[in-house]
Order: sequence, then C-alpha cells, then structure tokens
Amino acid sequence: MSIENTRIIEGELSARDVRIACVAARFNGFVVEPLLRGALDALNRHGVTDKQIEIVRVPGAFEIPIVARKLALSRRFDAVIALGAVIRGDTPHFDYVAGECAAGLARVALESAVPVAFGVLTTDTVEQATDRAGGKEGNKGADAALTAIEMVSLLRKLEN
Ligand code: INI
Repeated sequence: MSIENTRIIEGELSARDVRIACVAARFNGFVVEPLLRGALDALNRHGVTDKQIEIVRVPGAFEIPIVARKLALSRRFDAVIALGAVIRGDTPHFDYVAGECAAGLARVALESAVPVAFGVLTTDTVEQATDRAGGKEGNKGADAALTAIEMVSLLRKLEN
C-alpha cells in the first residue's frame, strides 16, 4: 500500500456558490477589525464576492457561539467564520471566555454539520494578538477564511 496509489479526498481553495457568515466580536476591536479585513480579503481573492458574505457583530467572544449556532442552523450559510480576540488579563476571566468560546464553536459545528472556522485569537499579550492580526505572524482571520472555503469544498466532495 502506498499513498501514491491511494485515493485521497481533500478540499480545494475555491468553492463555488458559497455563502459565508462572519461573526466578529466588538471586544478588542483594534485586533478583531484587522482579522475581519484579512478574512474578507482572503475570501474576495478566492472568488467569494461581498454579496455572498454577511457580517454579524457581537459584543464579545463569549457571545460568538450562540450567534454562530443560529446562523449555522438557519441553513442560509455553508460556513461560519468566528473572529475574536481574547487577551489574558490578571484574572481567570480569560480562561472562561476563551474556553467557552472554543468549546461552544466546536459544538456548533458538530451539531449543525456546518463548518465553523476558529479565527479567535487567545493570547497572553496584546503584542501576540497584533502580531497575528496582520503583523509579523500573519493574519489568522485570513487563515480562518481559507479554512472555511476548504471545508465547504471538502464536505461537498464527501457528500457526492
Ligand atoms: N471578550 C473578548 O472577546 N475578549 C476578551 O479578552 C474578553 N475579556 O478579556 O474579558 C472578553 N470579555 C467579554 C465577554 O466576551 C462577554 O462579552 C461579556 O462577558 C458579556 O457576556
């Protein structure tokens, strides 16, 4: 048995007729807005037009899962991109917000079978966050957008 002779199924970075919802937190907006711009830019560059995208704003990362769930279960979207920034402070608040956001989004994806891309930064410092929102570590919003496109393509292939 070899990989060369085995059928491999993987998604492509172009999904035709995709409808994408971006859920963006207003909390730490100075980080989330560049993530959102990165996501929109990546979607546009891969052929997804503005008409195929809807942006929904929520107060903070903790509120992202319930809105992602509503959007996913509406069946109006092929994928949801979650965008937020949870930056560690001096209290355990970070752990609750970041943990519940991640766990909630994983649950939404599994229960709806709609892919949810996790573009929520969880960092110890502001610098780590800005580095990942268009700084020297790239743009995790753009990465999440590409993941969303690839997952739509992959799930469509697996259905057919
Ligand atoms: N929300 C964030 O998106 N990022 C954070 O870093 C954050 N911190 O640190 O508190 C945060 N808190 C707000 C939270 O998401 C809810 O909006 C709030 O608790 C009301 O439910």
